[in-house]
Amino acid sequence: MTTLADRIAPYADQFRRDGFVMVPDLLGADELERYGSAVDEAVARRKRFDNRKLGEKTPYEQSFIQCINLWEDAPAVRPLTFHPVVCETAARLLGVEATRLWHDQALYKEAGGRLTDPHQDQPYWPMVETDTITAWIPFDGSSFATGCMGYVPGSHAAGLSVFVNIFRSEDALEILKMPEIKDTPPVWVEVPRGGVAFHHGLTVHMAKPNTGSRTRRVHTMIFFRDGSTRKNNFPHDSVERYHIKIGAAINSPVTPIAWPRAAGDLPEPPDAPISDIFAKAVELGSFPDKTKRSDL
Ligand SMILES: O=C(O)CCC(=O)C(=O)O
Repeated sequence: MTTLADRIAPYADQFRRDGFVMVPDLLGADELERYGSAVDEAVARRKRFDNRKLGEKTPYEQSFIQCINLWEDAPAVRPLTFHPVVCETAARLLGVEATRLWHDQALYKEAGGRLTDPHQDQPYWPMVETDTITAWIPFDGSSFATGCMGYVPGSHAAGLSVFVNIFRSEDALEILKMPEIKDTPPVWVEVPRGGVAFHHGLTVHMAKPNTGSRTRRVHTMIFFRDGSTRKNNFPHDSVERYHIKIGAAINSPVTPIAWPRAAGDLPEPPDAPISDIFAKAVELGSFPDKTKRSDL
């Protein structure tokens, strides 16, 4: 009998070499339907006070609507974030024995939404170790027209770790001019429905604008190797919530074990309040508001 590990092995070789890979057929049509609706509802609830039109938003917000840690306040999204097949695939691509969730996020690129500026993820994360991976799940697949992702192959292993201020889009294209990658064009990856694209936390990546007439609906999960430690004081809810100290292992209820888990076992959402430093993001619906749980 072919196991998931057998099936993933060739993709793991590709992931190690390129820093990204697309694995087809990880989710069934019924799951995409069910989880797509669950994330739609969760995003609509988080953003119910935001009536701005696309043109009234900041350039960063024109790339996508971002709702982080939906697994906490949307119980119907939780089985997607901890989807056993996707979680196991991510761990096997990374080649580690256990992973934790860093966070999940919906990234909904509205019709007319601008490109996602090129960047690496890891420089935003205060973590020493770099065994990190994102699972990028487009509920309707992704295409050049609707905002598929592009990855600079090998950039995860090029010795590059650049903090791009993606809140200042005029600076963002600079990363593509870095000597380590300037001669390597991005590879654009269209994902068929049911497929999942994975990228390493150090891979330089971006996404095309959405020139279609419908929102590009994507849910992502970011995983890191269990045992990874906090690097510095850069503020991030995944370490601030439970006051993880510099040098300590990042292992609190806000970053639960993602793989391996017993079948059907889902983690309890964290009960600690989000630090006041993220109050603005909570108000915008980017983070869960502990006072407005959907299941209450
Ligand atoms: O979905 C997008 O447009 C960007 C995704 C991204 O940057 C990420 O998942 O790290």
